[in-house]
Amino acid sequence: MSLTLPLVARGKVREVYDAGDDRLLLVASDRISAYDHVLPTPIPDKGRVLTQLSVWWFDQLAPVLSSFGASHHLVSASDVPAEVAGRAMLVRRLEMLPVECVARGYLSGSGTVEYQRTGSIRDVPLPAGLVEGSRLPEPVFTPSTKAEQGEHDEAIDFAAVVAAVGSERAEQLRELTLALYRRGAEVALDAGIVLADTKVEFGLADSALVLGDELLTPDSSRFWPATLWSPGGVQPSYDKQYVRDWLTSSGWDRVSPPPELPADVVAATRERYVTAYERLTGTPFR
Ligand code: PZK
Repeated sequence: MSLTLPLVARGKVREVYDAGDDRLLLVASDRISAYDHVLPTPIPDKGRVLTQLSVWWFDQLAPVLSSFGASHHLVSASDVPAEVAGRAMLVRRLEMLPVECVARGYLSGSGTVEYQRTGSIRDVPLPAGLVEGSRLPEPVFTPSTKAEQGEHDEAIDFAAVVAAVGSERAEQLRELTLALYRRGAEVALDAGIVLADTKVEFGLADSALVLGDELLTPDSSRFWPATLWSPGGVQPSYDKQYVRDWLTSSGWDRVSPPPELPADVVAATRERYVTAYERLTGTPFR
């Protein structure tokens, strides 16, 4: 999609454009990534589902933001160019803070590695005996810094957040990130989805804290089907499991360019995104 607006940033599956008047246009594509690669086959409607899910979450979590004197960056999801209708958000341009704010309620991936090495996650000691997929006694704030393109984000401790943004702002980021996660996880569990962790990004507008980026989507969070949750191994991914399983069975080496997905895997994956949207929001996806 070639919008004529100036491109500000490009991620693996999204783009950000300058919409003028201190507004940006966030555009979500139908591209999907797996094992650190963008696949050559799009998932129809993925961009619209994730955008509309973010819009719904911004509204759901506005009271949590308000309770911290904060707000979100969404201006409009309807006043957008026709060629990106449904998969774009007009947002306030912010001074983004240089911290990726992650909350984890379950042990997974790099969290499990850190726990096995240290018995803690970042500055938080944890009980013995936890395994991949375990629910944590309390959610933990695990910030990171944004890496250069193509690199993984780098874990930082709370002191590094303080050094970056000051102690008052750092504590506000930690407590607000955890509050958004707690409320989001509660809502998701009611819809049959374990929200294992999530990443949010904040910025400032007129010195006030504003939530940016996408919110509680399967691209910014780990979604697990609650019925299949069983600590002790890698949990199935709500959205990407068919894709991962097929890629694994295809013999792809995870280094070469990934193969095209078969139509049945595309259809099943699209259905997962739509079902997540419909179960969370309680409204049909259009
Ligand atoms: C902004 N990103 C990361 C997101 C990408 C890259 N409201 C804002 N104000 C200023 N900057 C940003 C935002 C937001 N959101 C966020 N880059 C710029 C990003 C999506 C796709 F390629």
